[in-house]
Amino acid sequence: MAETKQVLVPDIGNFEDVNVIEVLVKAGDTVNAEDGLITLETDKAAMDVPSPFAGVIKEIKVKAGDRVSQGSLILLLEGGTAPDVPTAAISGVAPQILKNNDEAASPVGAGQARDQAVRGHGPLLQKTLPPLQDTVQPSLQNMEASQQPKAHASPAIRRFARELGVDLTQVKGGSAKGRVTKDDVQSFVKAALAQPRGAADSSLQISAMPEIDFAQFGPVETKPLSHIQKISAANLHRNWVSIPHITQFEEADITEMEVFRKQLGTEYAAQGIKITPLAFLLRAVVEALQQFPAFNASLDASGENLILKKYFHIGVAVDTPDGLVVPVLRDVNQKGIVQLAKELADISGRAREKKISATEMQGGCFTISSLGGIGGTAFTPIINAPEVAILGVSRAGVKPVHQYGEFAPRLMLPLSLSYDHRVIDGAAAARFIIYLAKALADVRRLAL
Ligand code: CAO
Repeated sequence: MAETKQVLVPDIGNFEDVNVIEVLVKAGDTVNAEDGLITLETDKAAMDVPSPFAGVIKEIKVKAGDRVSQGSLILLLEGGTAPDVPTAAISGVAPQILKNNDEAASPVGAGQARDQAVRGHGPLLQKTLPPLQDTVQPSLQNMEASQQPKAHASPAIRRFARELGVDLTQVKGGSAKGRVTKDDVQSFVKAALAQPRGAADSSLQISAMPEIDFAQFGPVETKPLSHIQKISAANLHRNWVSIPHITQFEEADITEMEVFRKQLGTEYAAQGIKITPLAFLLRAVVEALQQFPAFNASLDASGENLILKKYFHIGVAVDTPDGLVVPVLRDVNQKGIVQLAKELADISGRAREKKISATEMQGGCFTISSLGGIGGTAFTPIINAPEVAILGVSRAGVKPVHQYGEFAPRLMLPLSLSYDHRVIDGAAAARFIIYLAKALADVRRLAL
């Protein structure tokens, strides 16, 4: 009769409390040796934990969002020996194959016990737990080294590749088995961007960045980029080199808007609601998007059709300690300024506390990047593809404006609209930004 064995998180380097981002199987599934069971993500990489042998999943002990370490219990797997896996792949992790009871421990709890086992207290643990089931801890290293019929990648990696527009069939898995990892995808993108193209190819000819040992010039310190920075770096680079950007500037006279904003601010301060110019900008942008539908659109994959969106979800760039994130406010056209101010405070606060879900960062039609709280006169934001335009907002300042035959002090808000010139003409962009400035100058319009 087939035995039920516990499958544990294998050696994952020095990482502790690693995030389970996906459970790839469910109870009752039949799996082959090497099939991915769960996907783990550290701030350095995402990796699948493979099944150590073929069998039937009896019970899953982790869920997405759990944190696990080496030795944490993943699931119970019923099966025989592992015909497809060299014995070494399992026996190579002998310290983690424990005769063990089926404890209904939390992944971290079970993991802590097994962490001790793999750090040299194995015999102690084996003695204290009755031998009802075998525990098998698959080895990522061994799994990478053994034979694999065809290259494959986890759903998380496929999603990551899709986000970057990478065709996975073109990516060579770094391991002998051809398993494509996040690093492989990132290297592929870097290589593709750095590679000089043939004369017939109209793409950019980018020479490779020289490798320089800066220590030869003075003391240095190496600080790894955060996970968010790495992801946004790849996206920003892709968007910067693949979209023909133009940035159109304008200043909006927000003198009256500011009076109204301060009045609202006083009224709502007691309820703890802070109303910044951004809430007005969200409303004004939606009005402009309704007026100019090409700005509320995306090119389809063929690049031959424009998908015009009938919904108005606006992304807001939020500066967090770990890098830039863009949570999305939904159905902005259906919300008033006070409601938007509340949602903005909530979503930007949660973004800074890393409490934003992936879903809350999807579905944006247009992005606003406001540096108004910090300063500066203008900047050229990079379009958040597949969107076709982004609005940069700088700090408002009082300026002398010539009106009715004399100069008057007016509060002017600098706006920078970057747009995809494949989709939007310069004239349309100028019309859009002027419309936007007028909407901001006349708060009665926004109140409608
Ligand atoms: N002009 C003058 N003052 C402004 C202003 C502007 N354009 N925008 C905001 N302010 C004021 C606010 O009214 C507030 O003043 P008080 O503290 O006196 O009330 C202060 O500046 C701080 O505002 P804030 O930045 O906290 O709030 P916000 O709603 O303007 O912005 C958020 C929220 C999340 C967008 C912002 O905090 C942020 O993270 N911005 C950075 C975005 C970024 O990094 N973009 C660059 C990406 S590269 O394309």
